[in-house]
Amino acid sequence: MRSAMLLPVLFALQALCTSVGHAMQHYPAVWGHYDVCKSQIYTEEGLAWDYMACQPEATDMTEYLRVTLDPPNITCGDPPETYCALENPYMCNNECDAATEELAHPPELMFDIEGRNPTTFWQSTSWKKYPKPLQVNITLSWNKTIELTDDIVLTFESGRPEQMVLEKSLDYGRTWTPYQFYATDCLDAFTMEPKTANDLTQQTLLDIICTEDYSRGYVWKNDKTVRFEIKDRFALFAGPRLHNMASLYGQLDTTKNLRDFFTITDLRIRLLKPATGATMVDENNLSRYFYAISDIKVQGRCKCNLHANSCVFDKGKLGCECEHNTTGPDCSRCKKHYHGRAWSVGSYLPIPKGTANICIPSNHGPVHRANASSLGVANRNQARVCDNAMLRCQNGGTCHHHQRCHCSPGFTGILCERARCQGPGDCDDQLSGQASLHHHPIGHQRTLTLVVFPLLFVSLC
Ligand SMILES: [Ca+2]
Repeated sequence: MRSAMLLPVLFALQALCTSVGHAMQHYPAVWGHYDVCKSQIYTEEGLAWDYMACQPEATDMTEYLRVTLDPPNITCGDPPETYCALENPYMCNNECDAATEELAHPPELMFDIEGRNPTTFWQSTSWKKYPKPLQVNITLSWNKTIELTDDIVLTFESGRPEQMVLEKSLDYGRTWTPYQFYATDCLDAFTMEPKTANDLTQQTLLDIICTEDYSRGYVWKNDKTVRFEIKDRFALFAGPRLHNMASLYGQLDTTKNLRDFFTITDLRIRLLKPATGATMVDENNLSRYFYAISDIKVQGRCKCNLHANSCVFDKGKLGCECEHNTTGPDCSRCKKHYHGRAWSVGSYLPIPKGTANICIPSNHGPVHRANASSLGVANRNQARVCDNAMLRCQNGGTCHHHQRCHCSPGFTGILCERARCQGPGDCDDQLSGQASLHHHPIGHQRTLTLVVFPLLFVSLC
């Protein structure tokens, strides 16, 4: 079964059903969206392909994840339990019973379509084993590298946790690093000075901070969200309204750490202490303390190394629809018989079309034809791999006869733009799923990408 995704923004009507492998191409008037991988051009030798860097559109990634809870039996309702309100220990009308659909609060209710009243939410057991900590890990796994394009937003149904850590993995859950710490008191909880995303600068963008912005004020019913601010970080390069995405893309192109910062395969929400609303925990009313999450938003796109503008969900697994003679879930290697030169990630530069860095046939010598020259160079007879202006060798590499970059140790790629394999996620397409629960029926295909603008851009205009 194949179905089209309905996009929540301006271009919903353009999300049409399509068959996999027949991705519609759009030719936007506005530059820099990287939604076209190739176009036909006329040359003296006839029709030829002109290749461009391309990427899938940003979309709601929660439709494609698996969620795992640790401990696995932490969801409420088995046995049934009655909860009291945090604000009022005598208001105990919140009932959880896993065996009754209307009273159950399974994890998938964090990802269903919101807008209903009352809201639907996942809920944990209460803090009945106090003073033993009530801690829950919620792991979201995509089994695919994805790039975040908008803020991660968690909406809590009850009070927001007093201590929490958001973590990311780039290697399918083998190793984890923190994204952000959250606490009512950062010094007390994590020995960190409290900061906000607004304190970050271009130089400190990759710093991991602890914020108190999203942990206080449980009595205010409107303060329900906990956010990881992707857009504020983008804005450090792209300007407050993200009007200068070229600047951001330029930075992403040349700074691997920055690109990796927004790239994940998994997220982990570590709930460390529930809202108590007071300094002291009321031990006589422990059914007031629990976690409940009604919604999680994760916007992003499949990482395809700028070699695909579409990504499909097939048999429960995301994969790029690779162009430019590349293959693999992330288009991270050349197709068989296309090893004429080493694989390379595409480049956002030069603006607006970027550089496709296509794989070329193995038995071809130097590149002669326009359709094989993907380096953003106009001269068809001589592929100019590098020069001292636009196609600069990066990371200390030096250009030799405009034909190749001699890279510094530790770097590789046509323009030395890539660090050599630094971790399992970089060089390894072997995927290891570890999720135990899927909220989405698997076994069907859907097309993720067909729309003109990246969602990030649209949502801000
Ligand atoms: Ca919900």
